[in-house]
Amino acid sequence: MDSRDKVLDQYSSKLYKNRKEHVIQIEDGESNVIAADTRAIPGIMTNRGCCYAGCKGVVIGPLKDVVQIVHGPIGCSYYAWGTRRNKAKGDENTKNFLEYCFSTDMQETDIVFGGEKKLKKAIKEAVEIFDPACIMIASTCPVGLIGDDIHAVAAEAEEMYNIKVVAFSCEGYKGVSQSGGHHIANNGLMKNVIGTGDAKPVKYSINLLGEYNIGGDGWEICRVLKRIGYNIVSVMTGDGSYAEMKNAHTADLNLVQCHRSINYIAEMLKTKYGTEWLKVNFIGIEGIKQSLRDVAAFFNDPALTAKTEAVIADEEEEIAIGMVYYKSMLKDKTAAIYVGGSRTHHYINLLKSLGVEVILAGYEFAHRDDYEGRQVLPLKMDADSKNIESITVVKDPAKYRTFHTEERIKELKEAGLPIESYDGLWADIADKAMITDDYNQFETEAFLKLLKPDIFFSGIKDKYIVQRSGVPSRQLHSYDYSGPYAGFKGALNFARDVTLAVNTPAFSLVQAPWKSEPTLIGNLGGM
Ligand code: CFM
Ligand code: HCA
Repeated sequence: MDSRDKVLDQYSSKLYKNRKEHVIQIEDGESNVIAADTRAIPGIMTNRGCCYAGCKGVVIGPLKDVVQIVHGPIGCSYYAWGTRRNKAKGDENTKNFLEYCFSTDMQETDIVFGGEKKLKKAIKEAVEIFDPACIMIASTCPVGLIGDDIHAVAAEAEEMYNIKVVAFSCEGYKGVSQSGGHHIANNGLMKNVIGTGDAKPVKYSINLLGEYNIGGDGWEICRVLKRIGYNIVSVMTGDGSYAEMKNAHTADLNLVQCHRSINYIAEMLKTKYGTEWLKVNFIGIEGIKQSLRDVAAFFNDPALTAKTEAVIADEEEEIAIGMVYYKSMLKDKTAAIYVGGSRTHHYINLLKSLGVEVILAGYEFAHRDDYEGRQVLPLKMDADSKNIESITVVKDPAKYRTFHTEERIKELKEAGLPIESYDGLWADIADKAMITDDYNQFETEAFLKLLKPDIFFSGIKDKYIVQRSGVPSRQLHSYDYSGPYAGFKGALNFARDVTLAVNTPAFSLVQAPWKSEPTLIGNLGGM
């Protein structure tokens, strides 16, 4: 029996039928189809979050100059404020409200008699105390259930206080995961914020989309981009602001780091303003180099191309000795990696370049295109045909590199075709790796026992369970308060943290107390 069957055979037939579509072992050369973005079965300890987490917690959460009022119970408010690592700096022109958790703190009486009055009062209070240029309101589950009209309240407040007030109906129960919330946030920002500024366009300007500045990643990426000579119009949304985002429509190009959470804005900007977008990956040396070269190829200016190569050479040299050392310490190690959407495939490349093979992987809420990648290939390259067919490619690394080459960008430009690019898990993962979609506690523990990776990357929900079982863990959502991990310098930080984790014997020396004595019976006996 292979390890997949050993784990899934423990389920009832109903569960087995569902989960077998979400758990596959990669076969090179096969189509490797996996079911994704479907409802989790009640009772399964899924790692997923909710729609509200995706909208308020993830996409709008990092906007520093916005007072974000959560209309709902204090627990939901605190969760989406306190757990994600939103790093931001205010300056003399930009207010930073991220240290405050704004909530209507809904109580039973508000549920029974309606909460709109309380929301209006909260907005008034926020305006009087903080004088923000923009307020955003996010609903939690009860708001949808009792029917408070947050959009009407927002419209009224906008008029009354002459500021921007945007409401997001992102009740937690909507959709199947955080993913629905990303979409709602993207639509709201596009409709109400992007395009409302009046800044003049500048040369070589870009927006960095889907970069949330966890551990300072966004700052490190922007440092390198600015060194080359690009002007960053906005970052969506890490250390981002309402003030910058209003002018995002003026940029020449959109770079998309996390495609899963923000592809909607990239596509809407393309449709509405004709802005091209490129999928980038600033995690891992090869990804960064390819991404920087793609951007230079887009602008097609010899001076910029030369500067790109000079910056790459310089940045690479700075980390070279350290990378060789860490690589020697990580040789032949194996890893498991489970993150929400994009990070799983982003980090596989970095691990590969350090000699670490990923044998177990998956996502919480990815869609099929995050697994499979997608190449948008024009069927005919002749000038009269503008037909584009999107095709899903099976795992075939030779055909599969979805970042563009310089020639490819030129071809697409000449044919007047969009320059979109995609990448996904199948392109990077090793043959025979075990993949689980919408991963859950039971399967994670069972596969860990069977496959015994040297290190486990995921989030806070599983970290301590895994460490208690003797396997070192690093969080890839929060970076365990380390970072940045993006960019050249970030790759070195990551290599150091992984080396320390893998080569620290502490976790294998830990013996859980219940392994040597029956703790429950002991405690009851003493009562
Ligand atoms: Fe994109 Fe993210 Fe991710 Fe994501 Fe998230 Fe996150 Fe994540 Mo946590 S936006 S999909 S909804 S890269 S919060 S910064 S770490 S699950 S893999
Ligand atoms: C979320 C946010 C989260 C959770 C991280 C974790 C984040 O999904 O609501 O489980 O460790 O990155 O903060 O993904």
